[in-house]
Amino acid sequence: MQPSVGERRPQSFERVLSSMCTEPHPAASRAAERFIASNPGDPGTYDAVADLETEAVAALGELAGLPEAHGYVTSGGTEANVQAVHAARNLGNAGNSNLVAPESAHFSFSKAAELLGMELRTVPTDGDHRADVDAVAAAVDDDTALVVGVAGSTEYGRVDPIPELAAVAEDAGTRFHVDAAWGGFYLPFTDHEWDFADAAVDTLTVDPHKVGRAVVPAGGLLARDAATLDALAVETPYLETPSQASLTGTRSGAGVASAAAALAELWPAGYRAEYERAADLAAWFAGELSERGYRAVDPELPLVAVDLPDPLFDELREVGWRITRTGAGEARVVVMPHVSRERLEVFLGTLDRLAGT
Ligand code: 0PR
Repeated sequence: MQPSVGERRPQSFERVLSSMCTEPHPAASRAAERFIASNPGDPGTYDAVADLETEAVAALGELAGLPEAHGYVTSGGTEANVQAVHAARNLGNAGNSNLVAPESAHFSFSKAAELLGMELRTVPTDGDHRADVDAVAAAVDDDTALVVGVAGSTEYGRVDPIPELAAVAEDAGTRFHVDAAWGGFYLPFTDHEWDFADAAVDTLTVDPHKVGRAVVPAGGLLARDAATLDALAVETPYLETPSQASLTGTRSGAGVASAAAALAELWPAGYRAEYERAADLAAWFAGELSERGYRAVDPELPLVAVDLPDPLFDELREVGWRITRTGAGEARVVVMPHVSRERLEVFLGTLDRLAGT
């Protein structure tokens, strides 16, 4: 028989290596607990959490380089991506029947296309897993509502050529969305020369519940202008506020409050320190794997994809390591805040033992 619910404990993060969830910041956990019963979907009633959402969006905008951004705290990257596509369909080109994304885009865009009755055109990435700008340009036509770029891809942690993709969208007169759900909290500290303000980015996904160290669920949708949110809004006759732009109705007050708390605590110095730690650790780890003869994809952001010969991947899972594979079969190690050098050393020890080296 299972122990009672009260006796059960969550998965420990000790061997979780492929997840984009992590241990929240203690201030985020405390804020989540305080606001667990508040509904940001009804800001007229729950005004304290609504104020925190305004602060969280302002902080996310600052982090993304557009302090006056509009937006809201979503249930996660999926809702943010779905709503970016939704807004583009409502606002964009005449036909508005397709969106163009690199094959590295997250599967949430498939959900969006399916829900919205649109065609998702995925185009191949280049040899280094980034969007191929010419292929994207070739796939865009008069009916394209949206071009998507990924800044921190789920499988390889790659950042697409954002200014070039923005130029393709601009030339075609379509909207441009950047999915920085995972990478957004690293980008300000890298040497990428663009940000939300100077590249012609209409909407951006950036998730506090990933690298931002808020609790689950707390995603982020940012938009350059208020018209984007207006295009999503429906009237809410029996609430004290006139309209609602979110996809969900009742939303997580815990997510919103924890996002505001984590950002207040960590932006910018804490996130910078975490970026530097994770980037160094990913480079070290990729080097260790290469020295052992495994082909590791050079990390751009702190995510290492590595080819492990059969049956090593399955054996690592059997002894408890929580790893997942890319479509091409490489094991993914996402260097999230809970992934320390000590834990990766234990992982390498297990790998060596299983490989008999
Ligand atoms: N955009 C990107 C670039 C993502 O990587 C993800 C999630 C999303 C959007 C969607 O975000 P939500 O899951 O918040 O809706 N990427 C992870 C993945 O699919 C999600 C994940 C997180 C999976 C934790 C497992 C896990 O334990 O790999």
